Amino acid sequence: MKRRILVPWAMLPKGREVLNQSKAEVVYLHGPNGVLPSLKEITQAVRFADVLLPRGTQPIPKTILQANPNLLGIANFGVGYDNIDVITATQLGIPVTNTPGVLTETTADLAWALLMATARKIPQAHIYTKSGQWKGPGGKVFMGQDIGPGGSNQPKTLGIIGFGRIGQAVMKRSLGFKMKVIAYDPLMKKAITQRKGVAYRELDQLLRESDFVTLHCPLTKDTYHLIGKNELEMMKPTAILINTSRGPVVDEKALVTALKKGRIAGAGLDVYEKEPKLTPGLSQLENVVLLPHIGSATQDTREQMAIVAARNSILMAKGKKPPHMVNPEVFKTKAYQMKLKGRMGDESI
Ligand code: 8YV
Repeated sequence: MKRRILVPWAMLPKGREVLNQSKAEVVYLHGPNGVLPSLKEITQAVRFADVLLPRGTQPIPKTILQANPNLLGIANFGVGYDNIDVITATQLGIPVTNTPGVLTETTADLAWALLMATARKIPQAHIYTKSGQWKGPGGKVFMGQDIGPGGSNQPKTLGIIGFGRIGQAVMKRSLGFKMKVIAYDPLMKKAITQRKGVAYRELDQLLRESDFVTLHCPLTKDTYHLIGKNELEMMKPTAILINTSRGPVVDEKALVTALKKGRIAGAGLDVYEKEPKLTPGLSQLENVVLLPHIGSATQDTREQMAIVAARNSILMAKGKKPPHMVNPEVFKTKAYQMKLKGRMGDESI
């Protein structure tokens, strides 16, 4: 029997090409215009799949995994994998992969675009100009925050929370702005301390010192609401918060209150606590720039992500170890080994 790869979204053609080159049967499940199937539909379809290839932020909860514990893998299209119940997957002997590396530079670019747009109020000024409200001198002035040293030659401080691949790529881009860079990441403390051009700070201190705070940590139980009421109160009233990581890292309700009260100067967000819903009050604020989760959204990068996810899915369908493992310990589990044993001799992929 052919191995079956279930793709519950409108995968990019480059990824489809890779899948088509394998001997696996590929099943696409999606509505018109890229509408995602419901959990119920995925749960039904997954029973007949060997590997699942979900879109990065598509929830893959326990119920889907339990519907088919015989899955040989889940190849997530995205570097983040908080959408998948990885603990249950590991218990059931289901390998999980992601797409790190290929989206690092693109996401760092977007974090900077958002930082600059928020600091200089670019979307607000764009709407003002485009809608014909600009009547020449004497009109509204979109007074922003300096990113570089500004007229008074005061270098600004960039605080990076999460110093993985994307956090480091963000740091490199700050060079031209002559910024002081500080970073917080308990897992990278040694690496940050040893690196030139960046200084380690504990979270409280980083929040107090930074003119810009940018989030690049994964969503885990330790980073959930890492930035809440108390943390926002530690920030400078002139500071700007940028989030291109995951929405729930920030307590969105507390952020709306802080922005309303002018506790911080602004926020640039690409991710939200309950995407695509926004916390009431957020979109009415003047001092926010809001994007619809487009950190990795360039043609080139999304194509590469699709290719990586497709390759990962084919390797797992073959019972092989792909390079981008989220739970490498799974291969040692009895659940996985038993599963593979039962399928040995099947050379149809
Ligand atoms: C999404 C992302 O996966 O890679 C990630 O972690 O957040 C994004 O690249 C992408 O939007 C697909 O849904």
